[in-house]
Amino acid sequence: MSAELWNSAVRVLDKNWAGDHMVPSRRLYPHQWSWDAAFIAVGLCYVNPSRAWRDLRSLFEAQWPDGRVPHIVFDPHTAEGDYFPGPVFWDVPAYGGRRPRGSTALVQPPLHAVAAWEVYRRAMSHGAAAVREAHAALEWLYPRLVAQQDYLTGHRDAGGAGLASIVHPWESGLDNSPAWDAAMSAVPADLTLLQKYHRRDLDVADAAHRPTDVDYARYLGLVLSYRDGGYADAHLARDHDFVVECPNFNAILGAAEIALAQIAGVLGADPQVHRARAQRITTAIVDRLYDARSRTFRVLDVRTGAHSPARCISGLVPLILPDLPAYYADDIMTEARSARFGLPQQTDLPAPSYDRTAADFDTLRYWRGPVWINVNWLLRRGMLQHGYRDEAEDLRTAMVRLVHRSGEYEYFHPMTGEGIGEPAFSWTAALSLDLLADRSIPAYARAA
Ligand code: 2M8
Repeated sequence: MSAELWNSAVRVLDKNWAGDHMVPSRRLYPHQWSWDAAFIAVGLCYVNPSRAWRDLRSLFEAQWPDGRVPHIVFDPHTAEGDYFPGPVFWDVPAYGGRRPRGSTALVQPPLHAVAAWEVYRRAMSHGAAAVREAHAALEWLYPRLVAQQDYLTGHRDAGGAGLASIVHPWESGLDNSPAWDAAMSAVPADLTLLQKYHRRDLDVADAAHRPTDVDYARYLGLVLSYRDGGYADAHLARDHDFVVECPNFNAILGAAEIALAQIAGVLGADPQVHRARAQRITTAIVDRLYDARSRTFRVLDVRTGAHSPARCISGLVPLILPDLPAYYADDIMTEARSARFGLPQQTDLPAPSYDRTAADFDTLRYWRGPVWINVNWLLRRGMLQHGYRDEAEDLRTAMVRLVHRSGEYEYFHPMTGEGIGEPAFSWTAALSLDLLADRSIPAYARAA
């Protein structure tokens, strides 16, 4: 089973390589996506470390002067009509010597420092030239990764407590998760936008799997209002309609500082500053995103100060923080094992993206129920960090079994395991390689 899955995952990554970057999938996502590149690098490095570095480099070459790393870098060879909203809709001006309309203006979870560290620590098994390549790549990336963190904890600290706010559900990576429903209900839905603009996702994917028109109208409206303000971040909490702090996004922000501490150590820079930042982020996540009544981590609406009522997989991801006190790690594991996320008797599947017991649990609509490999990969990493080795191994085998049985799909039906969304999806393929290869307890488990 391992060799078969390994070979087919490698074939997916070969097919999706576009010369200097990887596309998430050929049909639905024909450009480069930010956090996809990080997940992809984690697995691609086993078979082609040079491509893993090239992919990360292509992404960071599109970094804005203010430090933001765009959530999509547009491929100039892809036609405008092949993805919506494309370059013309975003209308990003030229910056840093790059052509205009080269990217979006949103961000995604900053997993790239974690990915860079993973690719670096695997370089050893590829020989001396790969180690030299990895060292040079870290030197190039390090200041850019730091600038990314500074942007997120500076410009995006709309809540004033040292966490990053996201200004659009697309920034979360968990696009139409029920975690946003409460905050999104206050965002105007101008349905005439859908007469003006054509939703290309519905040409290539089943409407029952994709966000509703009302949600999509809100997505477009949020981009247009951010665009009208020149994509500036001043006064977000006052002027922007959607400003939230997400436990998944901020846990990755904290994990990035731990990875930066490791990278700084290799480069002779100061790791301590990153460890201190990681600690501050963990403390702020606990202070602001932990709901003591339900003993879960929730999304915080910065504008209203309210926690989202939805229990989503994003609330489990703070487990990746090594400094998270055991009390909270235990609570996350209780939630993970519960009927909401746990492996129910009738299935042997990884955790769904949303509470299985919720009335609006949706087995098909993406991020509102289906199983995703990337967030389960994060959850497993967290289990290893905090010593839940048996559960981590069960989750690893559940993921490998699922992808082997159903194929490298974008996501999976949470009851049957059937593959849904895009086939030949890059991060599912890449993370399968990592899950097949890496059974170790990560060396980064505790910041020294
Ligand atoms: C999905 O998001 C894009 C918009 O960015 C879309 O729905 O068109 C999400 O699953 C996101 O996490 C992912 O990065 C992207 C590409 O795989 O697709």
